[in-house]
Amino acid sequence: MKGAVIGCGFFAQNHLHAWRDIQGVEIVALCDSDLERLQTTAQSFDVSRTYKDADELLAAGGFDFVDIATTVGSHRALVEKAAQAGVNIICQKPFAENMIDARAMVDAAKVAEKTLMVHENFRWQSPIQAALQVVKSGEIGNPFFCRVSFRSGYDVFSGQPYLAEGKRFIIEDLGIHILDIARALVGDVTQIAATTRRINPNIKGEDVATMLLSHDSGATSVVDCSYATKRFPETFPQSLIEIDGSEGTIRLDAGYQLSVHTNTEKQQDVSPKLLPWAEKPWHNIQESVQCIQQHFVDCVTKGIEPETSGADNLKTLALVEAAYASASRGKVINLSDV
Ligand code: NAD
Ligand code: 89V
Repeated sequence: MKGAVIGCGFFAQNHLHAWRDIQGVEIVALCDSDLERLQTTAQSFDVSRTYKDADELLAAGGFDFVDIATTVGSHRALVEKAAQAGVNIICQKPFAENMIDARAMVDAAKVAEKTLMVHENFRWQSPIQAALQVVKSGEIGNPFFCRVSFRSGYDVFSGQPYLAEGKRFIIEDLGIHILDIARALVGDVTQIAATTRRINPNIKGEDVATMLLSHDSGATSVVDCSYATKRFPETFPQSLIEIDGSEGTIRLDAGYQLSVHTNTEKQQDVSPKLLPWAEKPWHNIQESVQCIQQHFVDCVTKGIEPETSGADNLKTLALVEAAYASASRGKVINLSDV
């Protein structure tokens, strides 16, 4: 399977490392409007075809999929052009700036009959997958309460300066992952209520968000995120989980410790692998990049819909929109209204 990567910035380096290690995949072309980034990345990953312009890349073709690793403002145009060019597509999160764009992107891939997967990688982290497998096994019965918590004081702005500039920050950038994990664990959502705060005076958006979700299944969950939490030890980028079910409980605690309590108690270290190209503390996220990209290849090969497809991601993106609407209006939002 031949691929082209559009966007050679901070996070695309992880995509490219992962592609190099996935059997049967070759990245044959790169595209970035920033010539210096384009050339440095082409050199690091030994890719000979380079393009400053995505139209030229797509016109030249010679690949089966594009991996869009640019920031959100460019996603709709790139996804639509890639669909028109007749290639399969992976697009980084946040998938789109609003629901209108996101629905149009899903439609474009549908019309072209091409696979569209969102690079929503947090649920692919191996500690999260371990908790998910316990839920799916039925061991703790029916979950009635879930908390997914991401609280950190890690300086994300040094690697991703644009995060300090947007009117929206933590829900759109990070909360989107944590909301997606809650959906994966206890299902789709009917209502959400949210509050937000900005603690760091040097950024434009909110860096603390607390969300209360009612799920179709009857479960309630709390999704709480903060980049203003100075804690020791620092847990970045771990998502901590508590699930109470009718027959037992699951806890994913700091340090990647998973415990399952039913009639007995089981504890397991579910630390992610440190891949040869990865570095701590990002290794958790880096491993999930490899897992989700492998999932994309498997789905395209078998002709099945990815778990984190564009269509699936509409429901996660709707939660982001609803959380902002709830925080600004001080009201509970029904997802059917988004
Ligand atoms: P970045 O700014 O470092 O890199 C983006 C690159 O895309 C830049 O080099 C820019 O020149 C290029 N670009 C933008 N528009 C383009 C266009 N139309 N054509 C060609 N090149 C274009 O950003 P980043 O930190 O790498 O983030 C990229 C995306 O990845 C964001 O959406 C971000 O939210 C996401 N991200 C995801 C994770 C995750 O774990 N899933 C982690 C970090 C970032
Ligand atoms: O995953 C992300 O989107 C990143 C980070 C983990 C730093 O929030 O921006």
